Amino acid sequence: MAAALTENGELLAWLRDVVELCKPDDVYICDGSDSEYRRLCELLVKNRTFTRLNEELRPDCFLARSHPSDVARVEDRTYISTTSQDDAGPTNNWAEADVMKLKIARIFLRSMEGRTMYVIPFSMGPVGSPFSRIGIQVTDSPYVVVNMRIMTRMGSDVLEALGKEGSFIPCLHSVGKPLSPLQGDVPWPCEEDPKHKYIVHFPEDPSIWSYGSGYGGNALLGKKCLALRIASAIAHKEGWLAEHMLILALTSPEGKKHYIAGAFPSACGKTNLAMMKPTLPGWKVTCLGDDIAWMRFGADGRLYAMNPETGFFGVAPGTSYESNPNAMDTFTHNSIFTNVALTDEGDVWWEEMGVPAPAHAIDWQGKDWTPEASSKAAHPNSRFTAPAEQCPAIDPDWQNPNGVPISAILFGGRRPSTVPLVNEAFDWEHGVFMGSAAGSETTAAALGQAGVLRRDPFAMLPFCGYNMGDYFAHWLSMADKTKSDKLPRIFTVNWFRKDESGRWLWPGYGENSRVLKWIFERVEGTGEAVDTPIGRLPSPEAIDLSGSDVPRADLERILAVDVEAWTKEAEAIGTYYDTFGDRLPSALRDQLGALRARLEAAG
Ligand code: SAT
Ligand code: MN
Repeated sequence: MAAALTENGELLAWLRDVVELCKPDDVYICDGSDSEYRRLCELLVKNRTFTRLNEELRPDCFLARSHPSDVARVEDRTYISTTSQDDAGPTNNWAEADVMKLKIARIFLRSMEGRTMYVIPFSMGPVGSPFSRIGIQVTDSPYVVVNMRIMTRMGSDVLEALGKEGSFIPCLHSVGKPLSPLQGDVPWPCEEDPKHKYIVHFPEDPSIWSYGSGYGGNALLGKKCLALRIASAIAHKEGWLAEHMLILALTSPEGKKHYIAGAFPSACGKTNLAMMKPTLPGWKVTCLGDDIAWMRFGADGRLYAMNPETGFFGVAPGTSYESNPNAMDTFTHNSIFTNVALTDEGDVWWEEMGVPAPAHAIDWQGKDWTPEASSKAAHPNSRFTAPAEQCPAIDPDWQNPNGVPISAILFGGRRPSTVPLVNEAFDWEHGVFMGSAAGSETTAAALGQAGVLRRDPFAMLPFCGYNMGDYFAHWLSMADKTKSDKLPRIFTVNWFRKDESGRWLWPGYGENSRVLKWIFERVEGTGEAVDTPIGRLPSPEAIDLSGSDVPRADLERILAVDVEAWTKEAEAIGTYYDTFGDRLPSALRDQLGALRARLEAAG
């Protein structure tokens, strides 16, 4: 079957096994060509998965509506499956690897009957780079194929790079809806019962088995499954980092450039920050990635970051010409929209798009919608899939296989109180402490209640493929790999402070350039900072407010350290740390002790 396209023995054997297990009607090996993409889009239109958008308003764009049970990542159905539970750690769902292998194989039995099985050879990172990883995703979803074409480098080049002997990460995916011969298909086939979805990772193989969902990170297996969960476990062994981080370049009015990486949980504004249009005159942001960074030390001792993806899978609601003009100009063509609303003109719409609500639309569930409706037109986790190369702010080095040298790392999240606008770590170890203690209110990006504060260390809680305690130790060990002055500076940022009445205290978006400017100055050694019990903060004068209408009192408030609130925060961090038992590095306990002592001295 695939002999003409690959002579990789391991791949052929695996494909034979998968066909035997899943019993598809047909097998198709993707070549990654433009014509193949167009053909599959047409097929998706015919299957009613896709609606073609108005060719004049949004050329080569499509809308998909998912099944209402299949709208986000399913964290409680996501497993790290290892021999010993200790290797998955307390933050992951665990199942014993051998037991899970038997179970999942039974679940996949005959799962593709009546469907075509697509084989997607893909590379995370530039094809052929020693830092890239090849995956082969097998899927029965053509929707997944066309999304993978935007999000990854995929097709014949990858098979060529794999060659006869190369190794790959097998990624098996089924929507879990086999078709009997006389059964008609539905627009969004999936396993409708969330309890029967399985997103399973075997880091010891490594391999990935995903069953029952066609949505986002559950189904586009190059992304969270390979490039974060599996890659983080590989990186742990090999001495590098696979992180849930955006990568941006910040250029000053004088033309000096620094690269910054930033970890924020899903739906906390990574895409907006990564391609921001600064409101501060003369400053420029260019984008290298909005979700994932693979980082390793270069020969010069600096930490280099590379984005393994080629597209953006961004949250649609809230994206507007005000919040993210560059995203708006990225998905003008060649893009896929999932679970947004369809206007009568055949264009897309969502809440806070910055254009008036249409008098009538079809909502994400395919129902008539008017502005009077009590429900939202777009699902809060509705998404656009758009090629990175179409972003007007894309950085010329975004495909550089060696990556770019990182000057600063940011940790952020949605924290309505306590955590200041920006705070610089005293040193690397203190910065790792800050990352380990990061928290955020939950969002619609994962199934479950939104708006609840949870610890989300390094924004990796749902994505770390091994014991989180070992992950903290791995981060600490980076300091041994280079000289301290070569390490990136570490900062926490928080754009999400509110006052008692729920009013935002900071405008965010392009105005965040004021904070980036201070960070840039700190890296350059010119920015003013004040030592506080929690870290180094700018005095209000150190943040450039020129041309802004942010009230000075608001700025003072979000740069103040509330010792009482921080004492409670330290307590909460201590309780969280207890969950890691003896896998928690002692250096982090010491950091917490030092924070407590500084707070006590200040209070
Ligand atoms: O669905 S994804 O996991 O790709 C998006 C996200 O949650 O970050
Ligand atoms: Mn993400």
